[in-house]
Amino acid sequence: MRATCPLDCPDACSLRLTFREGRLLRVEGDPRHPITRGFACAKTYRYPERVQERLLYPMRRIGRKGEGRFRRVSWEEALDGIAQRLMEVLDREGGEAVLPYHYAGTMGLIENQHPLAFFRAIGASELLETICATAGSAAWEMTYGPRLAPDPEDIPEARYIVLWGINSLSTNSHLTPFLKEARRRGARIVHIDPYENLTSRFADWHIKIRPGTDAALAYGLAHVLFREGLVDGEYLEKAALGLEAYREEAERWTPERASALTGVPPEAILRLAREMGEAKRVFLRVGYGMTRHPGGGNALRAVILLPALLGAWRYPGCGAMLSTSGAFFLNKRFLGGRHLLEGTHPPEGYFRPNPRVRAINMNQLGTALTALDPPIKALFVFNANPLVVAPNTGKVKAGLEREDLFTVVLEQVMTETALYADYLLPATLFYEHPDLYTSYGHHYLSWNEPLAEPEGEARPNTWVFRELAKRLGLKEPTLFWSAEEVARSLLQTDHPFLQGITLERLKEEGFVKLNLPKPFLPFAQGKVRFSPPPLVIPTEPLPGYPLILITPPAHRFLNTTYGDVRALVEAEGGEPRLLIHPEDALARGIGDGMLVHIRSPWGRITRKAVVTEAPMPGTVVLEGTWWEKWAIDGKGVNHLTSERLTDLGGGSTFHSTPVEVEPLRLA
Ligand SMILES: Nc1nc2c(c(=O)[nH]1)N[C@H]1C(S)=C(S)[C@@H](COP(=O)(O)OP(=O)(O)OC[C@H]3O[C@@H](n4cnc5c(=O)[nH]c(N)nc54)[C@H](O)[C@@H]3O)O[C@H]1N2
Ligand SMILES: Nc1nc2c(c(=O)[nH]1)N[C@H]1C(S)=C(S)[C@@H](COP(=O)(O)OP(=O)(O)OC[C@H]3O[C@@H](n4cnc5c(=O)[nH]c(N)nc54)[C@H](O)[C@@H]3O)O[C@H]1N2
Ligand code: SF4
Ligand SMILES: [Mo]
Repeated sequence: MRATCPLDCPDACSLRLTFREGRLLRVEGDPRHPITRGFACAKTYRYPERVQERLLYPMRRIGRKGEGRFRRVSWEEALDGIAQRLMEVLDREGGEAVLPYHYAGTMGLIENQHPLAFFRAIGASELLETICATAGSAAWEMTYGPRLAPDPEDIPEARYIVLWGINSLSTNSHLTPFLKEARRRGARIVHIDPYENLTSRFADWHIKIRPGTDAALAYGLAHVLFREGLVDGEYLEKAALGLEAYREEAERWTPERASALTGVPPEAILRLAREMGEAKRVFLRVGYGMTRHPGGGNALRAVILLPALLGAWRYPGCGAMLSTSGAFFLNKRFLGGRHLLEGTHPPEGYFRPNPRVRAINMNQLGTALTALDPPIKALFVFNANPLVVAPNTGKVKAGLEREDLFTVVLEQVMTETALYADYLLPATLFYEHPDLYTSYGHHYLSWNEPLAEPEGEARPNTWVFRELAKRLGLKEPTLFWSAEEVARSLLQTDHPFLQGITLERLKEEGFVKLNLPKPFLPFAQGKVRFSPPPLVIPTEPLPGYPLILITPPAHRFLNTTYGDVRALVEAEGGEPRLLIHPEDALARGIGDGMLVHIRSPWGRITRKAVVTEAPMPGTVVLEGTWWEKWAIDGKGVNHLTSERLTDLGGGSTFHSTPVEVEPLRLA
């Protein structure tokens, strides 16, 4: 039986599931799917083990917050209890005292977004979904407009490939066959990343860069391209807006100057620019890695302007890819009750949305729960694990511990966030509920039909919020739409990419490719905005914190999902460890395998050190958002990170933390 993998991964694989007596036995990649090509990934092969840990019944807290003592209750009792408390909050403090915290535990549009209709109908505070992609999206939209990218199936046409700020072999593994095919046809593959990882070892050339300095490297390359006449004048003539000021800025970035900031040798800058300029058919796979910095939006803009300089967008499979998600031109007006924010359809029922809804940036959850006035009194968490993934865990924990905060968590497993729930509600898995899936790494739309009955008393998110809506007497019709009704509304669009794609067809075929023109050259025509010229805002250490910590994803976890599956935890080394360069280790008297304290202005954690030449000197690395319980001090990586936002899009800055590392001295 077929289903789309629901995880927050660009690949949106089509999977083949085998059940025995209603239980999931095996997961494999679907050989029919042109991107999945018959393989899943190290993580998802282990999904059946994850299922063994799942939550099956609604529960109510009986211990202290965070202690994890619960009593089983019926759905009736849970829903009535939640509705009653919610009505008290709404009566006393109004809608904005309620906050949904949610992200991408499932990428299914319906289970991901439609619960928001409930919150919009009661006028809850809006959560700005900024933890991952918004710095990149803002930068892209400012430069090109829609978030379109070449078709990954055309990548073999590229002659030069740069994987920039992405560890794609771990995080976008279904790109690899296309990269290999391009290489077989003669393409060279370059990786630009502060530390050596799987992708660097796969690439023909790894260029190590100081975190947060990509804009300077991009300008250094542009400098050489202009100087040596390697830009595509004809393309720029037609497409470029505001090129002059950009060109003047590039003139100031000689390879020597760019080298001083980025740590990339001037000869490497020269060579990379010449190779790209001569190849012309260049494909850049840019990741969110470089955006997770105070200057991350500008950095991404600087980098994605390079294919425009080269005129690469004229060739199939060339240009730049951040995300393909903009190609899914669905009608999202009613998804998650977005129309309620327009103020055109005032809902009837218990509460009306505020005319001006309070918005909370999810990267500042800790502050929102501890220092907001008027305060948040009711928090609903679903599709997310904020205790571990949000920056500044110290603050987030202080917020979740508040006795006057009413917390409801909808979860599949007992996460460390779930331990703080007043009510903990068991959620269905992707093969137990219907949903519609887009992708941010390819162009196939897909539909999951439920393949099994929910185990225990698990229920979809949307079911829970429908039940609460009934209890609150809400009348807004979209709250009560079935998954199919939501899907039909999403598919109601005249956009040519979606012509002929109906729910019936999706049900029949499972996945359907968007009707893209052939070849798909999204920015061969149209305009590219070079102005204002991207700013260079380097990530800086702080006095007393001379190293920069980056915290990229681990190969075998997906954020914190799978972080409780023992076989995967063991394959990742059993505990989180700090990668530190021998120069930095020696200067601090740190030997391989020693325990170290890592201090930032926001917190302190303890880890075992691995002394390795993998990172750039001056940069230390903690891979993976591990569950707190696996760390020697029981503290996750986000005890160190800050709520600071990016220059564009209000994004997160996870890879920009100034730290100091010291050997642990036992008292
Ligand atoms: N296995 C696995 N796959 C995943 C995930 C996972 O946790 N595990 N997470 C999923 C999610 S939510 C997302 S958003 C995507 C993440 O996808 P992306 O962020 O697009 O890419 P990553 O592969 O995480 O790569 C980030 C890379 O950027 C590097 N980096 C950090 N700072 C800089 C910098 O300043 N400049 C440059 N050039 N590089 C820098 C890091 O070292 C790391 O190798 O992956 C998804 N796929
Ligand atoms: N230090 C550091 N922190 C990071 C990152 C980093 O690179 N470094 N990466 C950041 C990024 S890119 C992201 S996207 C965020 C991700 O943060 P989150 O979106 O919180 O991702 P997960 O940690 O995977 O948690 C998702 C949870 O949703 C649950 N879930 C899955 N499906 C459903 C469902 O249908 N219903 C319900 N109710 N629950 C479901 C899963 O069981 C899981 O516990 O983390 C960010 N945090
Ligand atoms: S996590 Fe990504 S690579 Fe793995 S099965 Fe899911 S979509 Fe495919
Ligand atoms: Mo993400």
